[in-house]
Amino acid sequence: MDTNTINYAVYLVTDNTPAILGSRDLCEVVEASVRGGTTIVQLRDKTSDTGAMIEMGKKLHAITRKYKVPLLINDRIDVALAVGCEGVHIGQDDMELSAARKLLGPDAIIGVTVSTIEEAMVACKGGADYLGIGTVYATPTKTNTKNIIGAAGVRDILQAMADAGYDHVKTVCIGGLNAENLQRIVYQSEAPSKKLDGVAVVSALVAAPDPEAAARNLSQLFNSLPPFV
Ligand code: TZP
Ligand code: MG
Repeated sequence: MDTNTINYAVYLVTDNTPAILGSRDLCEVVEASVRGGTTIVQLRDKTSDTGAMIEMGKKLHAITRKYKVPLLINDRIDVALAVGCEGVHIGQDDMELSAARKLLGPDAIIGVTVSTIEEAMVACKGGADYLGIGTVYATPTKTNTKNIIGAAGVRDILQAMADAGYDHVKTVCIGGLNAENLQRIVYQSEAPSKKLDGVAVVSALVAAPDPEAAARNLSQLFNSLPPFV
């Protein structure tokens, strides 16, 4: 998979907790969402043991490969290696970016969560392929978030990236986004000289009654942002 042509527009982060997934099958939810237009998937699982996570990763990878979208693993470089998927997403408390790159190689997609300009600069300098910027809004999906930065915080980071010459580093924002607020948040988040490449969501897809329709809707909304008024 050519990592230069990755489409970040609708970025699904999985969640297997009953509060969000309910009693549904995660593979079915992911496949429906990819069918609807999800362009990239991250397996995020804070509860399963390593073996179960690898098993789920392999199942999801079979699905994402069929639709030619990348699969990334949250936190766990070892799981990504075992699954043989396209990359990882790491937070500020996970393995260092340089170590992850050494283990996964130059072709892997590596994304980093950032909530400040300083973190963004370090990640860009370290060779991150994309940044997950947030948390935009407080969300019941992740209650241990350090920083709620709002659209203004996202915009400051995008502007700093452009000013520092990191236009080539892709960006998504995350935290509390859904079909109702997506266009407004994206619109308020984008800096004059750097746009977002996508939006990352958990509950707006995983908890949706119809994940395929929800993905289609998010894709349509992201790809048809109205002109600023
Ligand atoms: N990182 C920052 S917020 C968040 C993660 C994984 C959860 C976002 O969940 P939702 O349901 O899209 O608000
Ligand atoms: Mg993490």
